[in-house]
This record gives sequence, structure tokens and C-alpha cells, in this order.
Amino acid sequence: MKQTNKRMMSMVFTLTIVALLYFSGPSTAITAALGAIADVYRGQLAAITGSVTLNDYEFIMNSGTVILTIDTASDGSFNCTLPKVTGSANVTCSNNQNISVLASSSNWDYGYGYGYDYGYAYSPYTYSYQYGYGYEYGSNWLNTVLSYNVLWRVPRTYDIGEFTATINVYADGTQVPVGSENVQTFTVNRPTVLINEVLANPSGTEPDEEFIELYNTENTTANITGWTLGDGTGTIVNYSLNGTISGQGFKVYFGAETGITLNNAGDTVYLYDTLGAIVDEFTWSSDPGQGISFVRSANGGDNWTTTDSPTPGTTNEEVAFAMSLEEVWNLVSIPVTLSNQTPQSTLSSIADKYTIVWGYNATDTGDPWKKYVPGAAIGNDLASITPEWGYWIRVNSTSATLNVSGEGPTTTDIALVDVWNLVGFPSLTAAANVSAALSTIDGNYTIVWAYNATDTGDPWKKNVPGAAIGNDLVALTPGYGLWIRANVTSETLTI
Ligand SMILES: [Ca+2]
Ligand SMILES: [Ca+2]
Ligand SMILES: [Ca+2]
Ligand SMILES: [Ca+2]
Repeated sequence: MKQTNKRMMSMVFTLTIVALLYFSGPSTAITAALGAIADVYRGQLAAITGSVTLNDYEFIMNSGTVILTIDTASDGSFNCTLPKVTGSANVTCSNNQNISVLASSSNWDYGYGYGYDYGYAYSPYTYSYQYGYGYEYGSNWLNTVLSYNVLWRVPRTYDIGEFTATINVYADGTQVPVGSENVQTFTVNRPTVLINEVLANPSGTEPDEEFIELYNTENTTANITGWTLGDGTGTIVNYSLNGTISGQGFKVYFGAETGITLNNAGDTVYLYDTLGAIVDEFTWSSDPGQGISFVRSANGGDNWTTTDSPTPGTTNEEVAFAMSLEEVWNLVSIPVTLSNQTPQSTLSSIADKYTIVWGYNATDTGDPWKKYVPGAAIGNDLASITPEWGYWIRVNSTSATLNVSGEGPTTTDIALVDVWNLVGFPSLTAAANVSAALSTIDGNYTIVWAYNATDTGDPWKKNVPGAAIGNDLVALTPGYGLWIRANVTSETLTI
């Protein structure tokens, strides 16, 4: 009788153990997943949504770690350890990166419980069964899904390009993820809307007639609702923007509307996105003069210059360039592209003050010199004046100022051949160092000459790359024409 009871109890316990093993199973998978990540602008916050799914009574969350990795092709990767609690937290990641995390769960509780456990063991050596029971008092994470919202501000120093984000769950002390890896790719873009023109010192009422012009550099409409314009000097005012800017479109904000005061002698205009990140900024440190605005040239380009013909709300293409010329010979170039490039039109501001213009086409070996004589009926073979070329202009007046306006330079390629080349310096900003300005032909030229007509005693200025002494051409000024002696068959100078 006792023996029968023991056998029955043994069967019951055996079935119970088998059932427990069956239903609880071996430790099952933890999964980790990231939602799709929208493309972002540099300086803005990337919103990354992830979740880690745990089985009930899974213990990994007590000892394991959840790692978010963000990887960039150009700047390497960094890791952030996500907190295993609900609510918001700021997390310091590797490589000086920071994220803010909002973690949530529908059922994130710490559970307590107790129960009886039964067990038995069979020893084949003694042919005996052993029985026992006891109780446990324990605790477990009871939830199944922990969701993360991660915000990471893409540093403005990062290159534009593709990024990937990965989420993994690791057991402590291991390098092998126990949760599934999930990779999402997103792209960091350049801001599409830029500060394009700033008039700090209007001829009219200050500050009401000051303006800030924005330009959408892309073809698609940009939504700037929630963005902000602000200044950086004096009483700081921030003005909230609303609406959209159409592709390649402009929007202008006058001081009367924004309440911003642009200090004439120096200030900064900031354009902030919805989250307060700087999308673009423009700083000046001296008064441009009454009625003169700062403009990007061309629209959205990297070069800033000034113009006495502000264009609020419209294209900046017309950039003014002025250069005073000396009586006799001047070696010049014109860094803007005029809509009418004929010598007569280009030089109309010095009409009657010059007698001849020479250009030099090194590729036309039989007849490189090209000339324009105003009013000459025949013999003129210089058809146009372009930023790529340098020109000799013979002036016969003591007060000749060349004024032109056109499209400002961005990047200009100039073809050189392996003799003398007479080229322009298509830039609206001075270059402090000749070698740096000519770095695209580094090693492929032996000397550069410029001609400074105002230095009547010693007009020729030269720069020999690498020469320790004797170089009196150090900086390049907008408007210079340059003789460059190249020593390779053909190459391209990019300014
Ligand atoms: Ca002002
Ligand atoms: Ca003024
Ligand atoms: Ca100000
Ligand atoms: Ca404009």
C-alpha cells in the first residue's frame, strides 16, 4: 500500500516536472527592434524609437544591458547604455555624445511572489527515489516590452551622409548580443534653408527697415514652422517663424515685424530649428555702410559679400564688384559673371577711360593674344570677359573705377597648359596665402606673377612655391590677374 502510494506520487511529480519544463521551456529569445528613423538635418535631433521585448520572468533585465549604437561612416560610432527603468533620463554615451531617453512600458512592475516547488531525484546507483518540497520567495520583472524613445542631436561638425543605428541586448560581461540586432539607416542632410541676405544698416528707419532674408536651397518646399530667428548682440530677441518656403524660394523678415535689432557695427543672425539647434548663422564685425547688405553669392552659396543694391525677398545674383584702376597698365580679373560678357558692356563703367584690353589664350599657341579696342571697326578678337581669365587693361585716366555686377563666384575650374597662363582670381574674398589658394595645382607650377599698378616703383610681385626668401606676392586680392607658369601638360586650377 505504501509502495503503491509512493509510485503514484512519483508519477504525479514526474508529470508535473515534465509539464513545468514544457510550459516554461528553455530561456526564450529576447528581441530588440528599432523603428524607421526619419532623415534629419545637421544640428537637429534625430528621433530614434526602439523596443526590447522580454518574455515573462526573463531575468536578463536584472543583469544584462541594452546598448544603442549609432554609427557614422566618417566619425566612427558611439554606444549608449539604455536605462532599465521607466521615465526620462539623460544618458552619457561614449565619444562625448549624449542622448535623452524616454522609456515606457505598458506593464513595467517589479513583482513579488512565493510558491511551493516539488522535486525528485533518481539515483541509478542506489535505485532509489528522493522526494522533497520547499517554497521560494522571489521577484521578477513582470513586463514583456520596454520601449525607448531616444533623442540625439546630430552635431553640426558631422559630415552629411548616412548613419546607422543598432540596438542590442547583452548579458553582462559578454560581447555577444543575446537580443536580436536591428539596424536602421538614416541620412543626415545639410539644412535646406539658409540665411541668404542681411541688411543691418538700412538707409531708412532703424531697426524697422532692417531685414533678414531666408532662402530654401532645395527644390522641395521647406516647412519652417516652429523655427526661430534671433540675434546675438545687445538686447537679444527671438522671433518665431511660421509657414513654408517654396523650393528655391525666399522669405524676408523686416525689423518692424521681428522686433530684432541688428547692430550695425557687429552682430550675429541665428536661424534655429524647432528644437533650438542652430541651422545657420551669420556674423559681421564692422559696419557695412548705409544701405549696404550682406549677401550670399550666389543664393545659398558659401561666399558672402556686400552689395549696395539689397534684394529683400528676391535673388541675390547681382553682386557688385568695384575696383579702382591706375592710369597706364592694370593686370586684373573680374570675379563676377555678368549677364552680358562683351568687353564693351563689362567695361561700360570706365567707357572713354581705357584704350585697349588684352587677354591671353595659352591653348591658341599660334595666336594667344586677344584684344579689344573700343570703337575699332575691325581687328577685335577678344569676344568676352570671364572670371577665369586675367586681362591687361590700358587706362588713360587718373580716376577710373570699374564697377560691375553679376553672379558671384562659387567654385571655378580654370584649365592650364604647361607654359604661361594668364588667369583670373575668381573669388570675392582675399586669400591670405598663395600656396593655399593654388593648392589644387600644388607641385605643378613653378612661379606666379601678379602686377600691382599702384606700386609704381616695383609693380611685379612674384611667388615661387617653397622659396625661403624673395616672395613678395603673399596674398591674393579679388580682382588680381595672375601669370602662372605651369609645368604639366594640362591640369585644372580650382578656385
Ligand atoms: Ca541696425
Ligand atoms: Ca542706417
Ligand atoms: Ca542685436
Ligand atoms: Ca536677396
